Amino acid sequence: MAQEIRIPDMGDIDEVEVIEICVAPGAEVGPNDPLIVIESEKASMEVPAGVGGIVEVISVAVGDTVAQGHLIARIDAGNGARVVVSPPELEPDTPADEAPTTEPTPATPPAPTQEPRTLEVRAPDLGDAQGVVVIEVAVMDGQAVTADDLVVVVESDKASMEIPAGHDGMVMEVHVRQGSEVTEGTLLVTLQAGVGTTAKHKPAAEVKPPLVEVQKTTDQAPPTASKGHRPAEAGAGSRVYAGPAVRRLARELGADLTAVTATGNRGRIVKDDVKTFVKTRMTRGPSAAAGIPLVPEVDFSKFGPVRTQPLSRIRAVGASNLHRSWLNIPHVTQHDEADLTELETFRSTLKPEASRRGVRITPLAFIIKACCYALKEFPTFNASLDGEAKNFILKDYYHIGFAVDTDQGLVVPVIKDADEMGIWELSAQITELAEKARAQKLEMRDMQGASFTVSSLGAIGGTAFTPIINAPEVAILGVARLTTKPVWDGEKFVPRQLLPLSLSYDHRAINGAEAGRFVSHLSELLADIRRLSL
Ligand code: CAO
Repeated sequence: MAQEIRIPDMGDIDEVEVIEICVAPGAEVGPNDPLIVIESEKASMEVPAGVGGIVEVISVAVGDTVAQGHLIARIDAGNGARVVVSPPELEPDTPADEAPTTEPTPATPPAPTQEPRTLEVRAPDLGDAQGVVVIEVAVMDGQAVTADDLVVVVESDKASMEIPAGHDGMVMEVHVRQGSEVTEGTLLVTLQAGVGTTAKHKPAAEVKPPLVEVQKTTDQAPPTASKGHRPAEAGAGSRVYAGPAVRRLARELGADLTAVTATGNRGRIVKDDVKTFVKTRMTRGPSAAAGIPLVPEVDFSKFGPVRTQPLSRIRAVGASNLHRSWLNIPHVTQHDEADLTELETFRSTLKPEASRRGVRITPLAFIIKACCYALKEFPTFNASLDGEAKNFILKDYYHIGFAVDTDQGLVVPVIKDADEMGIWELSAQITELAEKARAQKLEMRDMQGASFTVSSLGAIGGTAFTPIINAPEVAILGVARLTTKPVWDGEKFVPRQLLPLSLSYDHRAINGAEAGRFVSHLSELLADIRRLSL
């Protein structure tokens, strides 16, 4: 049986505008589901179905002006159903100065004086609305506001109400936060009027109702930003024009309404705007979804000819991994120089034997060997943090990843149990895995299980760089170019071959002193490779 749903009694309000249609014909609704959102000069409110059933027809359109009794929709509610459409509970979205009938907390207008005084902004009459909560705090301590500036938005299950400062001044303290429950008279914000603000003072007659003067003072210092609660949501001073259903949806989806582009009447945000916003953020990558400001997309062809070249699969995967590590790990990089003079002399003596063995021997094998020694001495560098960063997962194996530059991008093959290998075997492993990487022949297992990574740019150049940790590892060693430098030996400058080392570490797992000790120890091992045999 079809039930006619009509605009209910709206109290003093004669006519309202339909600003949103919440359902389409054919939709199944429950009694509390909103059919439409209507708006007067002062308030917006949802009109619920009042009965469960299937919507047969919607008889209004966005922009229609309607009055009490106007047919909204017909709902097939089945036999015996009775329609109960309650009048809206909260008058709202209304600055208190425009709503004299809702003036609950009688205002005591402050005297027209320039002397500093403390004023309170309290919750006005909320009608008989139940469970009214703060959904937005739009100011922060120390912020200058004018009388019309929004300070707090509250919401019941039917409507939302914006509460303005009501007076020019400076916010001394915000007493509520997002989620705080409020009733009539709840103290929301304390303002200081008369000093330290850039806001213009208005005559006493313009003081808004929810404001109550509580004390006078002449020497109070302007409040500092560290006092009281911080705003919990939205930028300071932001204004959002959206109905309760839209605000609820935005909260559920974690969307910041101040960033949503409104397409509704008079700049009102409608549900589709929130959905479009979330969809766009999701498709534009994790940064957008995480609320990180996006780099603007620029049409470079405005400035000159351009070509588009897709990233190789390896480069795209690498980019995503590097970005993930960068966002999740607080990186710090410790720089040092290791004296490789003796090592290089020794290495040059090995070259004839290396060519007989068909192996290339570079400093990297020694570096990896030394890293294994240092990792054994400092086990928290050969570790990962668990998901909540409450425990180390210490690894009793030494699988060392090393970055290889290929045509397709960066890959990191892993030398398993590198600590058990001598220099010849390490050299052979480096050569074999690097060749496999460049021929794109690496298998998944060749790239898994690293407990620490070395990235050597030594053959390419550079004096130092800040490598990005290969999460979930906690450290990575960057190696730059070996150079001969004059070093003071206590009596004179002598030429020494110095190797720049750059250790990036996860500062949650490792502190600076530990990193310093690790790199110093590594440098000592490389400076005197006899220690690697101890
Ligand atoms: N300083 C000076 N010379 C160095 C050096 C250093 N730190 N490291 C290596 N060299 C020398 C080598 O000794 C070799 O010269 P000789 O043959 O005369 O001995 C020459 O440079 C070429 O070395 P190589 O690069 O072929 O070999 P390697 O073992 O040093 O490195 C590999 C192998 C696969 C790591 C390297 O080729 C590579 O791809 N590096 C790039 C890594 C990279 O892109 N990292 C950045 C990642 S972003 O964090």
